[in-house]
Amino acid sequence: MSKNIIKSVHARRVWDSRGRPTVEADVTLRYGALGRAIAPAGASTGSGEAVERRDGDPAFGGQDVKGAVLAVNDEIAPALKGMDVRDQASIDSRLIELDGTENKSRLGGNALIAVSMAVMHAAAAAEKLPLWQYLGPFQGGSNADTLPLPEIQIFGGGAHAARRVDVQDFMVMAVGANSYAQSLEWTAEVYRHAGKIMADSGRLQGVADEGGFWPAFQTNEEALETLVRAIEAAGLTPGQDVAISLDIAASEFGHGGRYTLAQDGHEMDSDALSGMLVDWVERYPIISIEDPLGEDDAEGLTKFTWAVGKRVQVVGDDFLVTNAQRVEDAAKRKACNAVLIKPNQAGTMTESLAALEAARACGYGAIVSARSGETEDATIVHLGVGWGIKQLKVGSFSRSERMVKWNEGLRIAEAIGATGEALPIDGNLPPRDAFPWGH
Ligand code: 2PG
Ligand code: MG
Repeated sequence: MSKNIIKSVHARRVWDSRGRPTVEADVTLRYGALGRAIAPAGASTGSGEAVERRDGDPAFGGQDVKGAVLAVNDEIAPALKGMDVRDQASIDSRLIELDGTENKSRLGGNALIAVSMAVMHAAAAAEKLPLWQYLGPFQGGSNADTLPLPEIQIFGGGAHAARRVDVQDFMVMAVGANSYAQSLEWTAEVYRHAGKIMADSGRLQGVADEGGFWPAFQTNEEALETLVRAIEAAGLTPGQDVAISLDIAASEFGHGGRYTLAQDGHEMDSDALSGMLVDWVERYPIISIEDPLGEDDAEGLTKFTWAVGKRVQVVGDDFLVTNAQRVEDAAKRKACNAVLIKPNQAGTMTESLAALEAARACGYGAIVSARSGETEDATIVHLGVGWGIKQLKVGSFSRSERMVKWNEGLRIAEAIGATGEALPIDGNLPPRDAFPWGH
């Protein structure tokens, strides 16, 4: 039907939450339906990610995206004109073919993901459906009836806080909440109390890139202790109501199995870092650990998963880069038991979905995630619901590029629940003994 046919594709430069240029794409269909999306940007990026195209000239520290915008307007737009937006797979194949590189560096991963996401939005707009609702039936599933469990940052460290502490994300997951709305209420209290604890001890110094409090701590562990205190101060039980989740982002401070924890003043090998994290798992109510070891330390990841994989979700981000083949390879070596789904790591929506499907086929859990450089684009929340991904990570509980996503989840929850109440989170996190391997 012509209402689904692409009439034009247009990109422009807009700005992200770090004040850096990024790519916005508009896909307009024959009868006027519009899909719009903005590419996000990471700071702690995996080396296997689709490459962002940045101009590298003196403007904006080399971060400008004029080339990526031109790539959309001059090359991608004519190639997609006349295609049917319901056929996302063919459109994405066309994009991949047009780019012609392994890592999407010619046209730019940022150009491709903005267009690929905008195509999906246009398809939903043509059906006059919100994206989450379009995705279920139109991509072989059924309409989702639950919201993902939020994974919300309280302290931001690593590459998002000038490496003030080594660990990148100290997060909470309200595992005991019985609705999406309640998980946000509980997290709001934890966030507020964490801020108060920091203020009372003279350590409140604003927020890091994703809105988590600036980690003015002497050690990584001090952040963990403070997090437990904040959960308790909020009147909640650590581990039962609200559990801790960490993104170590170890590729940022280690290569070739050697790690340097600047904050704790330690140099350690893979086994030592693993041992330190296992010790944290034993002493703190930690339920999930992302990138505990570097992206090049597959052996270390296998050992770590073996050590704690039955108790804790072990998430591959830099290690798996939203890549189906990598997920399959990791499953063969039993490294990690969950994958982070970040569409801009893959470069197209079809490849992101393939990574999710690979995860499901391998018994891996999945978390859909934003980047540290974000905008008002809330696509990933719709993916979480529409693709039935059970966990959602979009940063902290402040700054509008984060809140726009949590709030979009509230609207979707209201639309799903006939009474306007959010539906139960419904076993989003597998029971601790259900993780596929380890002991
Ligand atoms: C991550 C993300 C979000 P970035 O590592 O998971 O926290 O950070 O977008 O910088 O890669
Ligand atoms: Mg990460």
